[in-house]
Amino acid sequence: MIETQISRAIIEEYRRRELEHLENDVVIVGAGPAGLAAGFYLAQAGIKTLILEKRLSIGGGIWGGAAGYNVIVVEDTEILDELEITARKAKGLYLADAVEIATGLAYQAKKAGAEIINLTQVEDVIVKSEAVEGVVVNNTAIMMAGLHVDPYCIAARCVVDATGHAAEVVAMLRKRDAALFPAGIQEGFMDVRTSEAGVVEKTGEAYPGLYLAGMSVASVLGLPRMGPIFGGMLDSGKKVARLIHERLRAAKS
Ligand code: 48F
Repeated sequence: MIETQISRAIIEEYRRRELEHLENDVVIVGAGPAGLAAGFYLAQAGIKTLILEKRLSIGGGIWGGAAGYNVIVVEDTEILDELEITARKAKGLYLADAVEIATGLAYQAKKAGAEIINLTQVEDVIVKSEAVEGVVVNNTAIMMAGLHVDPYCIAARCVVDATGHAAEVVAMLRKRDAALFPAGIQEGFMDVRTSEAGVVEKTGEAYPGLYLAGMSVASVLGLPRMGPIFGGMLDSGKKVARLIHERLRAAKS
């Protein structure tokens, strides 16, 4: 009957995607601006990439712009141009629509070949020989309900913590050994210029196999808050993709 035919189609397709991505070159935790930009550039370079998002919707902090005004401000349009997202110049800055950025980033990342799985929360990391080798995941609804249900695991040669202010993946390592990240997870007072530049400059590997991108960089390294400006998030995502690409290419040769 058509009803079960539809159900079968959904279940089989979802399982196919999940099984295809049990082993990956890169797992990106968080589908905010940094994670989606990283996913786009990694996939574009032919790297097998899975983005895991705990919420139902992708986009992280993009949707609400500032205080719910869904306008996104960036300083230049290089990445928006590459993503084919429209921007309007206004007094030395560029303005874009939050809905267009969130959907455009996700669309381009998917089109480039990245897989995005939502409603899936990374609850732990797999560490072997002192290097991150994968993530431990569960269904978000199960996590929210606090049910006693075991997770499953996904392997990756590199993991990116793109979970935003909370730097959730780093927090998972820190829970085991606080000395790994002695400064804690805390941003300083707001200072847009210092933070934007700092986040991009410091984007990189924080622990063997674990990279930081986006606001997690600021939280883990104690940089200032940056408020509602998003160019640094996109640049950080692009940079982490380049660093991982170089690493994987070097490992091949
Ligand atoms: O918070 P988020 O947008 O992080 P980002 O890409 O960008 C930060 C800006 O939005 C803004 C800012 C700069 O202007 O200050 O806040 O660094 O996106 C993080 C995403 O990660 C998801 C979360 O739901 C969000 O969509 N996430 C967080 N923890 C987990 C997770 C987890 N444990 N598993 C899966 N997804």
